[in-house]
Amino acid sequence: MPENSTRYELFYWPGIQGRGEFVRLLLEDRDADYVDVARLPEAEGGVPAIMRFLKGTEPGALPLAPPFLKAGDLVIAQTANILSFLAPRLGAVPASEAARLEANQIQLTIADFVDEIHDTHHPIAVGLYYDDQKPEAARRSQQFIENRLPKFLGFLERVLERNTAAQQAWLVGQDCSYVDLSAFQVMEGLGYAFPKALKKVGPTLPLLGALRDRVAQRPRLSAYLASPRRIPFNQHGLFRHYPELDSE
Ligand SMILES: N[C@@H](CCC(=O)N[C@@H](CS)C(=O)NCC(=O)O)C(=O)O
Repeated sequence: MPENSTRYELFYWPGIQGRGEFVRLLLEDRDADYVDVARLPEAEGGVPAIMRFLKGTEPGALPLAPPFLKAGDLVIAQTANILSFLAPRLGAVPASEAARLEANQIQLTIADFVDEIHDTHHPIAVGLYYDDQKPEAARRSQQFIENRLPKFLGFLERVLERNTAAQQAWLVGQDCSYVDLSAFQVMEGLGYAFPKALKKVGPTLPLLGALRDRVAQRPRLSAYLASPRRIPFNQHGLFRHYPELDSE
């Protein structure tokens, strides 16, 4: 049963979509009651609220980094972990154990992919500027475009091919689940960061392309995407567009 009565508190850096966006998409798609705490004025939240949890001065499990979610007394970190907690409550994953495990497996694979996408512009260190690691970023991006991008997106396409029992292919089960929202976000982000590379591989991903379009047209999501709550992609987030790193 969806549990829409809980007010969820999402903690994520303001100003970027980042990994927090995977959680936002689910909360928005399911019309959950949530507050984006760090985007509030400091009197009500803001970045200091994130820092209190990272310093351990708030009760609950200690997070290493955002995103994390507060739900009642629970403090839950790690994007895939947050999603696997929320999804059954919001009716965004089939009920069977097998389906939930498969959804989490795909989500963790997306998390691996997201790390590799991040590392295209920060291959040496997160603490250094892009300008301090440009030659390495170019080498990393070339390898990413040739090998890793087709491998991860091809994996998602193959999962969809194997799940065509439904009229429209979804990644898990017969309806849109949270992993479909995450696949949408990855496709959108790659379209921003690596438009040439994505255009080249696009024809090999017909089911994934169709899934991205269907997710974008979901009524609540399309309203969210057009709203100021959706932060535009920018050069501070996970998906960054450096033309010199993109190629066909
Ligand atoms: N595996 C974690 C990664 C969390 C993460 O890297 N968060 C970033 C923002 S997207 C951060 O704030 N990192 C700070 C740090 O690693 O020191 C997840 O998927 O949630």
